[in-house]
Amino acid sequence: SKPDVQVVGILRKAEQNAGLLNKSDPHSVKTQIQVTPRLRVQKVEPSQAKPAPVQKAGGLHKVMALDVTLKPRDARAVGQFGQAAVAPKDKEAEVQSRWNEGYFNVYLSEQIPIDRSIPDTRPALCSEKMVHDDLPTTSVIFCFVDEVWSTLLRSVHSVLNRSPPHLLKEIILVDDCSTKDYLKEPLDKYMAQLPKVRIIRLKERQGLIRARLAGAAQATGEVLTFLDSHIECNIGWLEPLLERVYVDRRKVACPVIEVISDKDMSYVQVDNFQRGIFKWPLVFGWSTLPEDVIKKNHMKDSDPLRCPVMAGGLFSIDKKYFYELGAYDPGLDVWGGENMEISFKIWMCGGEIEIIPCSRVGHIFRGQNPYKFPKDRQRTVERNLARVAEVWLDEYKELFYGHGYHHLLDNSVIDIGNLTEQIQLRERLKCKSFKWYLENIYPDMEAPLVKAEGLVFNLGTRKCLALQNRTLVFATCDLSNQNQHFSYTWLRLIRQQALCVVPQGPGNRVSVEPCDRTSTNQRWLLYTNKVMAEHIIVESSPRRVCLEAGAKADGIYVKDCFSGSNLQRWQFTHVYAQ
Ligand code: UD2
Ligand code: MN
Repeated sequence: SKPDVQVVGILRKAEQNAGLLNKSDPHSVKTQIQVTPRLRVQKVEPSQAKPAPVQKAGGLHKVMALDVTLKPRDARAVGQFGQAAVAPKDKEAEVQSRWNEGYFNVYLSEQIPIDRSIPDTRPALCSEKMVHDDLPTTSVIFCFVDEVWSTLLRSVHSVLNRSPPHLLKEIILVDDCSTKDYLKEPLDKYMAQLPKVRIIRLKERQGLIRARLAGAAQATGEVLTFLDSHIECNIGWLEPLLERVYVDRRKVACPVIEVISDKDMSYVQVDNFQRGIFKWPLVFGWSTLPEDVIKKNHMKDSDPLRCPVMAGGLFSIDKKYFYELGAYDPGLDVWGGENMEISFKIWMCGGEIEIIPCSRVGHIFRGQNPYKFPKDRQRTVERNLARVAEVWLDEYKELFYGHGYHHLLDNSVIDIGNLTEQIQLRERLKCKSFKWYLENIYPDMEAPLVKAEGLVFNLGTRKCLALQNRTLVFATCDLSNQNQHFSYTWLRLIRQQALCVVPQGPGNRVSVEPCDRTSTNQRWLLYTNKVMAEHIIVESSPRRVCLEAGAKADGIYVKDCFSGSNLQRWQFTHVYAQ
């Protein structure tokens, strides 16, 4: 017969793609063991329960639809009204050659007026909404490194043109040590005409996170509003954000992020009811709220939407509250992960994150970052996320590590730095657990603590693995016997309490040792009922070794995976995740 597993690399891929266990295995023994093969939690709905509306004393007015660009200076200009722009045929080469200046159509952006008008994409009810007369003022903070001139200017003008002046305290531009000359004197000169705009220059590249901290430290408004430097704020964008902060200072308000096409610079309206969520290993994404949840909660398209996490770039937060929360972890480098950090922190420490459909801001989503990462990009982001996981995820951090095949599993490879202050902050703020967050804020997220658990049934001997006096043996399957209960963890350990199953080289009996999450030789891969030692490879083949039962149930070994024997086939009682 053909070998089951030939090349390690292929397995790794297949395992990532197809998951670790084959549920539809024909040799399934679930009938023998009489327990449910897969515990599926009942369908859980995203949390959208509305807190009671807060009444404030001040007077109210209809949200202002200020927009000096409603009657544009040049109605026939390229890209006017947010329409798609097209480059003439003879300029296509220039479009191409300038693309990498920002990883979007820099040529077209330059043709479009810096104060173009865009369509009012708010839901109909928004223009009728009331906001308080005495809203707090805000400082708008743009951090940038080597931003394209035209998009930076368009960002600034969209704020100036579409914000009530009495609410806009200032605009702070934080230059994160850009290398482009046009961002030096020419930018100073240009902004000198705009009294509300201030520029802060960082002497060294600090990265987005520490740049935001530098901007916040200088801000004089009551609310901080962070924006990316390639955006266009839409009509009436500011008051609905400030209103939420005003009714409750622990609310962090995000506008709907609409799309400015990187190809033709058109302004594209996005679908309603989109929540910010994450998937493992802490990857941000969008998810549309299901129809039945919308119906059940009588939600209107203009209602604030509670979000498990924010995208990161655009939000308003009460300045004092931002500092009470300890701002951002200053140990986060360059870019990435800070949106997870602030999101977990906000929810777990008593705040809320909302998307406000009546506030809309366009953003150019790009295929690549147009600036350098001083260290490797992937490692930088992984390191940031590992800091977040270590501080905020409690026992669930194993799901983060287990989903990523991270270098991070081997602690020596990446130094994630000191976390003492962040951990102390969490204690000081008496924040809730990550379990609470999952159950109350993101109940629709699947987060089983282990991938599989229960009895470990061997299909050849029809017996179960048991641990007796620190020795692995076979026994008649018995669910009530704790010695037969094992779990397969996200870190790929086969564990019974503090002891883990460890291979001892081809042909040898396996043993148990105290679990060590950093030890690579304790890890196992599960794949179509095979249990393979992750780090032992038979050089001559090259093939992996598999957990195999002695023919008379007289021992547990690892042997070449070549054999198709049922002695190499195993099944956990419960499989929660692939
Ligand atoms: C998203 C967020 C972004 C940030 C990031 C994760 C939105 C619309 N954007 O990525 O704000 O949360 O996820 O960290 O939600 N910058 C610096 N210094 C640096 C690197 C970047 O100042 O070292 C600036 C950059 O010029 C830009 C902003 O930070 O204005 C965000 O960077 P991006 O636009 O490349 O990030 P994006 O939109 O892909
Ligand atoms: Mn951006």
